[in-house]
Amino acid sequence: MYLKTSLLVLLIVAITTSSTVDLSRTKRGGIYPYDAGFYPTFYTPLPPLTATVEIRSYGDVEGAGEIMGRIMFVQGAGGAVLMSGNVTGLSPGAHGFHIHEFGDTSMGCKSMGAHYNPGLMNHGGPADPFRHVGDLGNLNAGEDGTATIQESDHLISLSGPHSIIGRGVVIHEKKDDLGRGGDKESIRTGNSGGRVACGVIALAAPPPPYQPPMAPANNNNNNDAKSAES
Ligand SMILES: [Cu+2]
Ligand SMILES: [Zn+2]
Repeated sequence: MYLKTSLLVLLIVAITTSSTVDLSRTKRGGIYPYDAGFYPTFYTPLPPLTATVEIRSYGDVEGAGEIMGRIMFVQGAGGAVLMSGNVTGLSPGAHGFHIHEFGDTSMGCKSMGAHYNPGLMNHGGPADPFRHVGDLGNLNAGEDGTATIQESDHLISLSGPHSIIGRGVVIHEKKDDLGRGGDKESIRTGNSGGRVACGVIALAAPPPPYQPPMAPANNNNNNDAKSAES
């Protein structure tokens, strides 16, 4: 009898203890008294990452003139980086356009080092599967010397291991042959020549949230007031 009772007590204690252990495990999440595994984590969507670069000439190439510009980089949840902006003062035609490894202008654009190439690849064009991360192809300047940039790239990033933040944008004297020149220099730099302008990529404030276009304001009251005045 005594043994049976003590066994029963032991059993009850065992059950209670195990359920207590179980409960404490499910309370581990802290905020929610539920097992975290069953409930999704709620979070607010992050604003897109935004960066900006102010392009200017540093006199690396003699007679290149004054080149100026600004390019914005925006990266949303999809991962692709959208680039938009313009550069003025270029000679008409194509100019190699790259991200270089350093955001250093202490000795002009030449302090920016080589093409940003964390994967140790050969030089290529932006659409190539194997390329330097920094290979963005060419900017095409019109007769007025202005190049408008409106494109996106899948390999550069504003965070993580391919981040271009703090690195340099370099615009070259000549056209980038995208690694198809057939010589040694082509698979290194694309034969794009001197560095006519450059700038350091810096983080920028996120763009304002999208606002749907507003309906035209109702100015009837104002008109009434005006007509009453006149
Ligand atoms: Cu370059
Ligand atoms: Zn390259």
